[in-house]
Amino acid sequence: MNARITCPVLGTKVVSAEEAVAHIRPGDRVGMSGFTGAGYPKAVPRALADRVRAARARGEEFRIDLWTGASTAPDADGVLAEAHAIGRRLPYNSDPTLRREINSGEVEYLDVHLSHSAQHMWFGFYGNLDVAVVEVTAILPDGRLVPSSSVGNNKTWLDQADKVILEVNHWQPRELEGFHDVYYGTALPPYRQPIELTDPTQRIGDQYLRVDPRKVVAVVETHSPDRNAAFSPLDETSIKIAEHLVDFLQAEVAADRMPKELLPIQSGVGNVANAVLAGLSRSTFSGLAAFTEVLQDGMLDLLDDGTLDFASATSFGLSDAGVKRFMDNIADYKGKILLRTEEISNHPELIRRLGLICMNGMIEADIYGNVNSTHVMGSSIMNGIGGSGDFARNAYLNFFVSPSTAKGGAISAIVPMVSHVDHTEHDVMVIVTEQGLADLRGLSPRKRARAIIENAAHPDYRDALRDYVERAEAARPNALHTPHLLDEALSWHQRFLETGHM
Ligand code: 0RQ
Repeated sequence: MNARITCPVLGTKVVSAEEAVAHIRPGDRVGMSGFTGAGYPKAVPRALADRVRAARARGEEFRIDLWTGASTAPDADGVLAEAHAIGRRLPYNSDPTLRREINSGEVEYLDVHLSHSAQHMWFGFYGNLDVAVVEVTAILPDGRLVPSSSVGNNKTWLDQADKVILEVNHWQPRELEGFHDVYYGTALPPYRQPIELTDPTQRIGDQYLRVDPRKVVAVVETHSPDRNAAFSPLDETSIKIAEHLVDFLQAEVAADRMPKELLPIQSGVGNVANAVLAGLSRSTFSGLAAFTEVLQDGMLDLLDDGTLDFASATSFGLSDAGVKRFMDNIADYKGKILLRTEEISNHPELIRRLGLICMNGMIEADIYGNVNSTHVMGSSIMNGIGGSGDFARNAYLNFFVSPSTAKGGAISAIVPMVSHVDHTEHDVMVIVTEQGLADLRGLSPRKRARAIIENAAHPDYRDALRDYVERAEAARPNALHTPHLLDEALSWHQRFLETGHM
C-alpha cells in the first residue's frame, strides 16, 4: 500500500487531477487550502483551469467562487486567474495575475479579515460550500489527515463542503506529523465557550484534520514544492526601520511596560516585516515567543539563534533556502513550532489575552494615524488586509512599518489623508519608517500630526505636510480637533495620477 495513503477506504479513491476536477461544476463555491504560498493544492487548480478553457472554447461559461486561507501561488490562483476561471474570491491574495483581474473588474474580491473568513462561512454569510480541495501530507489508516505546510481554513472547508478532493503531496516532509494543533472546540453563538489558550506554546486541539470519508470524491497524488518566494536582501532602509523598532522595544522594557522577554510577537508579510525580524535577531533579546500567522525565514533565524523559543503560526512562508534549512533540521524544530487554524492564530480573544506585539507593513499612513494597508491611489488593490486588522485592533502594542517613500521618492508614504482606510487612528499606535518612529499613544490628533511629520515623514515632504496642517488649522478655527482642507486632502494622490509625482 502507498506509504502516504494507508486508509483502505480513501486509498480506493485515488484518481488523476483531470478526473478529480469533473466533480467541480460551473458556479460552484470551492474552498481551497493554501496560505502565503504554502500548502495549496498543486494539481487540481491547473487541471481545473484546463477544463475551464475547454468549456469556454465550446462557448460555455465556467467560473467558480474561490475561497482560500490566504494567498496561494502562480500554480493555484495564477493559473485559475489566467484561465478567467474565478468569479469571486476571498480572503487574501498576492498573485499578480489575479490582482490584475480584480483591478480590471473581472473578479469580485471580498477583502475580509482572516479571522472572519471561517466564522462567516459557519454563519452562512457566503452560502453553501460545494467543494473543498485540500492538500495534506498523508492519510492515516483511520482516515485522519496529516496537514501540510499550512492549516489556514482547512478545517472549516473540510467540515462545510458537500464534496472533498484531497491532494496528498509527497514533497511535503512526512515528519510534519506532530507540527499541528487543530482546534475543534469552535461552537456558534450563543453557545460559544472561552478558548482555553493562555500561552503561545499550548496545545488545545488535535494533530490531525478530520474528514467524513463519504464526502471524499477523489484523492490526487502530487510531488510539487510550495511557492517558496525569495525575500529581498536587507537594504539600508529596512535595516534602519528595524533598528528604530528594536530601540523602542528596549525602551519599553526599561520603562517597565513589558517583560524583558517581551510579549509574544506577531510579524506580517513582506520584505520589511522580514527585515524587522532580522533586526530582532541582531538585538540582545532572548527567550521570545511568537504568536503569529506566517513563519518566514526571519522567524527561523530567530529560532536558530535562540532569540525565539517558540513560534505558533498557521502557515510557513519560507524561501527555498528556508525550506531546505527547515527540512534538514526538522527534528530539532519539532516542539518549537505549532501550526494552528487561522481562526485561532488570528483570534481577537487570544490576541488580546496574550497581549501581542504586532508589526505589519503598510502602503501609507496619514498625518493623524489612519493606515492604508491595501490600496494604491485609493482604488487599486495590492494584496488585501489579511490578518493585519485582526492583530492591530487587538494588540497590546502595534507597529505599522514602511519606507517613508515609494517609487524612487515619487510617492510619500505619509500623506495628508489616506486614500483608503484599513486601520483607523483609533487602532494605530506606532508608525515606523527609516526616518524614525512616531509613538502616537496618548496623543490627540493635532499632536499626532506633529509626531508623524517630524519623525516618520521623508524630509523632502515635511515642509509640504507642515504647510498643510498649518493652513488647515487656520482655515476653520472652530474645527480644530482633526483639521483638514477637504479640497486638498487627497490632492497629493491626484497629483501623482496626473504627473507621476506627489
Ligand atoms: O511595489 O513591488 O511594484 O515595487 O508596494 O512594498 O515596500 O516592498 O513592502 O513587501 O513589506 O509590502 C503593505 C503591501 C507592504 C504588505 C504591504 C508598493 C511598493 C512595492 C510592496 P513593487 P514594499 P512590503 C499578516 C499581515 C497587508 C496585509 C498584512 C501587505 C509594493 O505588508 O500586503 O499586513 N500588507 N498582513 O512600491 C504606491 C505607496 C506604496 C506603494 C508601497 N504608498 N503607494 N505603492 N508601495 N508603498 C499576514 C497576512 O495577512 C497573510
